[in-house]
Formats: sequence, C-alpha cells, structure tokens
Amino acid sequence: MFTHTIVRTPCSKVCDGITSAPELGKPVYGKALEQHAAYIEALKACGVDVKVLPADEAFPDSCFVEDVAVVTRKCAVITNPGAPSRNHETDSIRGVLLEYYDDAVIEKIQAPGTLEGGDVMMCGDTFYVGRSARTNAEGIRQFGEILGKYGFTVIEVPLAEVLHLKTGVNYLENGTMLVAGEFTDKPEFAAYKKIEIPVEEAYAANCIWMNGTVIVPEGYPTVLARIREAGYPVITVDTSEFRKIDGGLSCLSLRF
Ligand code: CIR
Repeated sequence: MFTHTIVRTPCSKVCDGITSAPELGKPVYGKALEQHAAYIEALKACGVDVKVLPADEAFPDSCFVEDVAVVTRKCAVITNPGAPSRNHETDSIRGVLLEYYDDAVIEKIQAPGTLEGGDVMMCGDTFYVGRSARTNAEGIRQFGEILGKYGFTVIEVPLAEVLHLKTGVNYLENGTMLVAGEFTDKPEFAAYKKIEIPVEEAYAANCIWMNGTVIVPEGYPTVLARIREAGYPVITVDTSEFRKIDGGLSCLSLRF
C-alpha cells in the first residue's frame, strides 16, 4: 500500500518539454494545470497524502518528478537523469526526501552513471530497470549495488522502442502487468500474468496502481475495459497535455 505521493506543479515552460512527437503540438499551459489538479484529486481519492512541490521554471520537464528519484520502503535513490536539460532537476529533491527518509538511507546515482525513475518498475522486492537512452549500464550497476544493500533484487531489461521502461509496461500488483508492444513477450516478464494493450492505445500502458485502484488515462476505451474486466476499480484522468511531451500518469508522481 502507498501512503505518500510527491508531485510538482507544471511550470510555464512545460510547453518546451522534450518531445518525440512534435506533431501533437505543444502543451497548453492552462490545460496542463487543470489536468494536474485533477491528477492530484485522483491520487487523494486513493487514500494517499499528496505533497505538492512548487513549479520550477528552470526546468520545462520538472513536473515529471518520477524521474528524479526512486522511492522504496527502505531507502530513496536520487537519480542522475540522462537528459542533459533535466540533469539538475535532482538538485532540490534531497531536501524534500529528508521529510520522509533518514539522511543515511538517501542514496545517489553518480556520473558517469545515468538513471531516470521512469526506467524503474517496482514489483514487490524486485526492481526491473530499463536500459534506455536515459539510463546506462553504469547507472544500473550502481542502482543494483545500492538496492542490494537493502535486500532488493535489480533486473536489467533492454529497451528498443520506447523512452522509458514504464512507457510500455506497468505493474498492477497481483502478479499482473499491463503490457504494450515489445513488452508483450519479454523473457524477463514470462512469469507474470499480462493485460495486453492494442497498438493504437499503446500510450495507455502507462497506468498506475494506487492501493487497489488503477488510474487510467482518459480516452483509451479498450485498455479501460480490459483493466475493469481484470477486476480493478478505475479512475480516469485526462493527460492529453502531458502526452504531447512524452509524459504520462506514472511520470507525474513519486509513490511510496
Ligand atoms: C522527457 O522526455 O524527459 C519528458 N518530456 C517526459 C518524461 C516522462 N517521464 C517518465 O516517463 N517517467
């Protein structure tokens, strides 16, 4: 169960966030703020406390707070984002994490290692880490060494098609993964039940499990129906503005 979440209000530069899909247009700031507010309400409806960090105008992508830290029940790991424009987003996160963790269990990925939280998927005590354009072998090595001290297992998953691991696969607890594209038959996930996503709804692979409920992006009817059929209560949140800059539901929070 999760008790805490941390989010960061989108800054006005969110329109200049990194994107692989410029054809979708730029986020509309007012709409992004409205969608972010609805996201916070959805988290609260799942019974968690939501800490809202102020907008950080220095970093267009800073609302994607998931990427700057990995939070576990025993420790927190400040990452070292591989995207140069995002690298210093981590500078302000230690002070926030100190409200929840002892200094001694706040760890850090060091250069030349890179790692972004969007590449880390927690499945119980096992953490799958995508080796991506943002997360390198040295980052995964350091992450494995750190989490090993706390009794966790780290397994690397090579990525070919997507930005982050959780762009295409998310864990819905109960031994079940929501999978799109290349993750449908990854050998690393052979032991899990799968809810498969049709290619035209691939964006909706990025759902989050929140204390039994699944938060699903609005506008993906097949995914919504399949998650309901699997027995989960659902809440939908419109993320259209974040999608324009490759962001989704998981990217917008730290959950622990
Ligand atoms: C980026 O390219 O870094 C942002 N525009 C999107 C980050 C999405 N974060 C995530 O998947 N955890």
